[in-house]
Parts: sequence; C-alpha cells; structure tokens
Amino acid sequence: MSCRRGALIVLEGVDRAGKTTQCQTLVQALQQSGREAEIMRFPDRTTKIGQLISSYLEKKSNLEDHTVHLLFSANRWEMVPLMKQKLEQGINLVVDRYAFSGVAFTSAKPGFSLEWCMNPDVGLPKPDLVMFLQLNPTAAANRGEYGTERYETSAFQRTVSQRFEELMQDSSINWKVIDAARTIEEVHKDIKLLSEDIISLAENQPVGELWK
Ligand code: Z5A
Repeated sequence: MSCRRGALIVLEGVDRAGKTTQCQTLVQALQQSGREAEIMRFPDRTTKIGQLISSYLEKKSNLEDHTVHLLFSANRWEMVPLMKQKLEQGINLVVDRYAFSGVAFTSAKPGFSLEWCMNPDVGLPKPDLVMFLQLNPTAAANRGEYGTERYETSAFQRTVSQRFEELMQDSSINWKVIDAARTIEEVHKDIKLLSEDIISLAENQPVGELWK
C-alpha cells in the first residue's frame, strides 16, 4: 500500500511576527494529534552554504547582492532531496521562511525585479499552503527592538512588506493571511485548523513545482 504524502506548509511574515514560535507550536500540536511532522527553516545555517549566509547576515562578511541571493536559493535547493524524501514518507514539513522571503528581501534592494529574484527558485517543491503572519510595525515594535543582523532596520522591513504584498497577488499560490497581532494561542488555533485541512487535501495529490 502506498503511503500518503505529507503536506508542505510554509510560514512567512514580517520580522517578529512569530513565525518560529508558530512553526514550533504547530509541529508539537500535529505530533500530539498522531501525525508525523517536522520543522525546517531557511536559511538553514547548518550547511556550508548556510554558514556563508549566516556570516553575511551577522555582518561578519560581505557578499555581492546577486551572489547572496543565489546562495539563499542554493540553500533551499540543497535541501530538496531530503524534503521530497520526507514528504513521500508521509511526514508533514512545517517550514519557517521559504522562497517568498528570498524574493521579498532581495527585491527590496535597489535594481532587483521580482521576476529576476523568483527565477532561481522556479521548480522548488511547491508549498501546499503559505500562511503569511501579518503584524503592523507598531505591534512588532512592542515585541522588542530590531536585532543587529543585516536587514533589521524599519525602512528596509517596510519595503520587504510591500514586496510580500505583491507576491501575495499570485493566485497560483495558496496564500492565507493570518492576523498575528493576537495571542500566541489564538494565532495557533487558526494555523492548526488551516494546516489540518491542507494535510487531508494534499495527501492524495503529487507535490507541485513552485512558479511553474
Ligand atoms: N532571508 C533572505 O534575505 N533571503 C532568504 O531567502 C531567506 C531569508 C530565507 C533570516 O532571519 C534573515 O534572512 C531574515 C530574512 C532573510 N532577515 N530579516 N530580518 P531568521 O529566519 O534567522 O530570523 P527571523 O526570521 O528574522 O526571525 P524573526 O522574523 O525576527 O522572528 P519570527 O520568527 O517571526 O518571530 P519569533 O522568533 O517567533 O518571535 C519573536 C518574538 O515575539 C519572541 O520574543 C516571541 O516570544 C514573541 N512573540 C511571538 N508571537 C507572539 C504573540 N502572538 N504575541 C506576543 N509576542 C509574541
């Protein structure tokens, strides 16, 4: 008997929207309800490519803007065999940032079109569901100061938010916008419901290809 595949569920959102918190809470909830679920995050700073990215984000090294964009994409592609294997084994993958962050962050830099930024990620496993955690800048500020990593300034983050808005116009992606200004538990309830629905829907369908 062939195994039902796992769903590919992505959380995206602005800085401090609660992506990591919600990914962890969702994986725990799915596991507690008897489903197989694992978390993945991008950038995955544990690989050689991820270490180059981490050093760049921590401002310990400088990389040319096109180069670092391609490294972020390569960091996703290097995980694709593992992602496909896990999905085929029936494991639901809950992913903290994906190609949408890649496009939103690079296209917030001068001279980068959305189209150029999307190209290297065309053909990645397509998420069955992308939940965008929406939080206004005032509410985000109440969750603490920006960190010290590259990109963590309010002006840059505002442009990133605009790029996410543009990406969310794409009806080929199953976007759901989540009001992330509520309590962790309230946000989790919505995320869990949407995830359970998509897990049932996705299990009999093949994994799609992103932006193809
Ligand atoms: N990047 C890129 O340029 N290209 C790419 O292709 C990719 C990424 C994939 C990686 O950051 C950076 O790389 C990122 C994008 C860029 N740059 N920025 N900015 P990262 O993934 O390592 O870290 P992060 O994504 O910046 O984390 P974050 O956005 O700051 O946080 P978050 O995951 O959304 O939130 P959190 O850690 O779960 O929560 C933040 C705080 O809020 C924490 O104290 C929580 O306890 C609190 N919290 C969470 N939820 C709530 C609620 N509901 N109420 C109150 N407080 C809450």
